[in-house]
Amino acid sequence: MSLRWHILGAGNLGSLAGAALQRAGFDICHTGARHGAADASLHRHLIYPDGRQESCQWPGDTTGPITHLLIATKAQDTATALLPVLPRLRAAATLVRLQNGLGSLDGLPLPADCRIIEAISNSGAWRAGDTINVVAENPTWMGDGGAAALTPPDWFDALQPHWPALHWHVDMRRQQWLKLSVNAVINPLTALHDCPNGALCDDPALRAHAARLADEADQLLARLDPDWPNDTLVRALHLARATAQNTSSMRADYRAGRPTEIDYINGWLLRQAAPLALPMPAHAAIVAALH
Ligand code: KPL
Repeated sequence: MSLRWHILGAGNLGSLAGAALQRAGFDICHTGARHGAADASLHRHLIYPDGRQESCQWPGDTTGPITHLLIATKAQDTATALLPVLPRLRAAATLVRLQNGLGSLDGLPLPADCRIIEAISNSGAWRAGDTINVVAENPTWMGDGGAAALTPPDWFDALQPHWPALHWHVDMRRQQWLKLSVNAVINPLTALHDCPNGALCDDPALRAHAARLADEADQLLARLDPDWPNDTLVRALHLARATAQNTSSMRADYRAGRPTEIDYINGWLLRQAAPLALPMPAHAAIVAALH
């Protein structure tokens, strides 16, 4: 029997990941749908930048044992979605956390023997109903969440050919900070100004605001990591250009009146800055504005 993956959170990236896992031959089901009956099957229609289309139909499973779980909910929804699922985890289960924000698993009673794999993706996609419009398939990194630099699990080798630009990384903390720093610039600005990512490159006022956010993030992260590259603005503008037509996940949430990931992105930076007494006025202001 093929290995079964449960997907918690089949939004943009959860659906992209689910489609790749399915292409790799794994058995997929979702657990805990946000809308409709949680055990009803879920349909996703993916449209890729080159015009390719793919349809997926994943059965719901709300009771069966779980050995491999992809957590792709928004960071702020993680505890509510994950806590009911924990009793179903089998010994030594694998949890892959594919989210933008940091800190969403902190304090949750996860089994001590589970393997937590952190995943981050720079792909851009937006959802209209069951359709996922993939604007850009950019690199995705996975690696162990703990300090140990472990080798990739067997399923990773089977998955890699089916997930464009999927890489295994031993230093996920650095990768996560690189990703978080650009999300802390692109996401709140595009939400607040209701614009696509590319506007950050084209609008001088937005670009200047982006520069202030990037500079504060660099000052903090350089205090936490002496080898920090101090290039957040360059990376943020590069990613904004690479996903120019995309609606960022925070803009989509803000527009829809849903809670955003701000507390797990810019809020995470503010929590790191507090013990250092490092002022971050641009981040504090944008967090307040989005609340
Ligand atoms: O991570 C993203 C997001 O929207 O959350 C990017 C890569 C910026 C794509 O919009």
